[in-house]
Amino acid sequence: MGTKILVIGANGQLGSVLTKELQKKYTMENVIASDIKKSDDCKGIFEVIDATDINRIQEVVERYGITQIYHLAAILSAKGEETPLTTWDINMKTLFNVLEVSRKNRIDRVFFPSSIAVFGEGAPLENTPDDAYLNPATVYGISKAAGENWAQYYFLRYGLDVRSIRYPGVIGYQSLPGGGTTDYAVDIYHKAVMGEEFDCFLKEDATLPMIFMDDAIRATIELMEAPKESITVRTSYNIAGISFSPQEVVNEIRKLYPDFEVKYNPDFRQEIAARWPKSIEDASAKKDWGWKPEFNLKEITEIMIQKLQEKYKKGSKNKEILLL
Ligand code: AKB
Repeated sequence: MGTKILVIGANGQLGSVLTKELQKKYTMENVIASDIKKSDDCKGIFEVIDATDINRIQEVVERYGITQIYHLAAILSAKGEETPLTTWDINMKTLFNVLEVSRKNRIDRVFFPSSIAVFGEGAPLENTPDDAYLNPATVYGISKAAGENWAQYYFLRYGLDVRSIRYPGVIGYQSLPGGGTTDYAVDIYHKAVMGEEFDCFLKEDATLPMIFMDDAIRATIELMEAPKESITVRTSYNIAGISFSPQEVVNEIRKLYPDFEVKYNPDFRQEIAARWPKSIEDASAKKDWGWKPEFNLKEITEIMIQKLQEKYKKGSKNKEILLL
């Protein structure tokens, strides 16, 4: 039987781009995109799935003979703090549903995204290693730290091949993030291209680990395609892209837009960012499946600005309409 992939959370920042890449690689008919609402942007097969409903996941898995699941649906760090218990319920319930359906249907491979949000006090802020102490201070981070352990549990107990990456902030022109602490690093490029002042919710020196969308997608597919024997981390792999502060992005943007204005008004998200690593050590990903990032801040800035200029030139000033 060939590979049949189900992407849960296919309308999201990462999911929408990953789905297209998987469709290119595995063909349109072998990738089933799903999310809680239908997307007009999705070209291939789409199923509406509320991932808190295990029967609905089961139905789609059976109908298409799914062999791999990418479970990307979650409430992120900043949004999650508005309703902590609901965030916990949704993030954990959807994961348990995916793990249970995968176990019962003998799914070959499952992808579960974790995050740098699993780290907090007690972990080194610079070059944080895979096995650093996990002491998350957001409900999102707690759900990801627990999720990593559940992923490992299903592997050890049932042999389910669950693989995971701890994503840094993801920066891409293709889609918009929603509800994260690292979202500023996408928004700032939109404001620059639209000729608007940027109001930054982090401090100018709040350095965080980030990764360009193309690197993040490549890492995900490389991990999922790696031979099973080479996977030695069954909780989640650290991956490093680059690290920068808001002021460093501003400086880079000003090389192209010298009049770009920014104001710093740190809010509760600064408290979240202050507990996260500034940079990540990713020796295991490099050793086990050959991980290597390709994009630095200069390249990311040039590509973001060029691609967003092209999109905004096409007409709309409204980035929601433009990108969806
Ligand atoms: C967030 O900011 O919550 C996410 C993440 C780092 O997982 N982008």
